[in-house]
Amino acid sequence: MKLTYHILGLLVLVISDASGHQAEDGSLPKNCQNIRENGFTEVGHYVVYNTINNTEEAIMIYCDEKDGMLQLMDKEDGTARRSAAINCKELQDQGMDHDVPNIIYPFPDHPEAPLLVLCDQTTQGGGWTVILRRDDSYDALTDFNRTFQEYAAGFGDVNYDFYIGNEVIHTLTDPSLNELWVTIGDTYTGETGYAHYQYFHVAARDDYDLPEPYMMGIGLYEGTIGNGMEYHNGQGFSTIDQDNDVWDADCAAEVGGGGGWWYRDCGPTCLTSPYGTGHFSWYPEDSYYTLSKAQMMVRPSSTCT
Ligand SMILES: *[C@@H]1O[C@H](CO)[C@@H](O)[C@H](O)[C@H]1NC(C)=O
Ligand SMILES: *[C@@H]1O[C@H](CO)[C@@H](O)[C@H](O)[C@H]1NC(C)=O
Ligand SMILES: [Ca+2]
Repeated sequence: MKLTYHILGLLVLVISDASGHQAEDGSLPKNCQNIRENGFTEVGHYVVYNTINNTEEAIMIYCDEKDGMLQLMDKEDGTARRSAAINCKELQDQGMDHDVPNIIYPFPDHPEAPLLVLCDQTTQGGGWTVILRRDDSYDALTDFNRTFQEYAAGFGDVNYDFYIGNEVIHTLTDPSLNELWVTIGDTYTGETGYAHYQYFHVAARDDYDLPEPYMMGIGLYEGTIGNGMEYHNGQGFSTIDQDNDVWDADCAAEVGGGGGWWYRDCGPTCLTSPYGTGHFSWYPEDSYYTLSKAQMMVRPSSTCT
């Protein structure tokens, strides 16, 4: 798929350099017009360079197709501008309603710090920021056997399987009431379904009022796969190197195959365990285990009930 190829090219570009979008004379693109002149005509995100205080600063912009030519979505004069969106809902409100990896600025203490995220702008009206994705059909699978610090920071690739990180999940779910949407796919039955929680919150790592880091609160379930998170409600986050579960031994190491989770004793559901094991499970009624796919995503609640 052409679009996918373009996004992959972009990700390489972000971490390496801009040679892929450079003009033949070596000049760096400054706006969507330059991007188009350089032969890139796909709608999507591009890195451009603006001269700020005599240095070229790389920033990412979104080029859309309007009147037969690419131009900036958010400004008519072709000047690149940062989107100030703190989540995928705000991106959607700004008209950036594509599911492709997007840049958000979710950290209130570091408003200039960008984060590349995956959005779902279609399910139930869209506006969802994806916080976890697993899919065993990818060629290169991400290892989810990780330390507490890695689960805090996030890991993986937004184009494949990834965990966005507990710091971001806390930041996304803290300021307002947020909802959670979970989808799973079962390896053997091929069955898929969803769980929708109108309330989902992950507390801070160090909250003096709470005994455990990243304590998770969840409620108001409806869906087709059962309430697999209920047992984990009110639990802190545990990993192979930080045991906050109530079991004598260590759930992440002994039961979860190295995946970090809001284990209790240890619990029926874990969406970070290795593929191909019965621990990668959504398990409300002994029904869904050995999953092949899972996704979790959050958005600010639109309803006050
Ligand atoms: C520009 O660079 C100078 C010297 O490095 C620095 O003192 C100044 O604060 C910079 N201005 C901005 C707006 O970044
Ligand atoms: C997880 O990784 C650690 C080392 O990083 C290793 O010792 C351990 O065996 C792994 N656990 C599983 C279940 O694979
Ligand atoms: Ca324990």
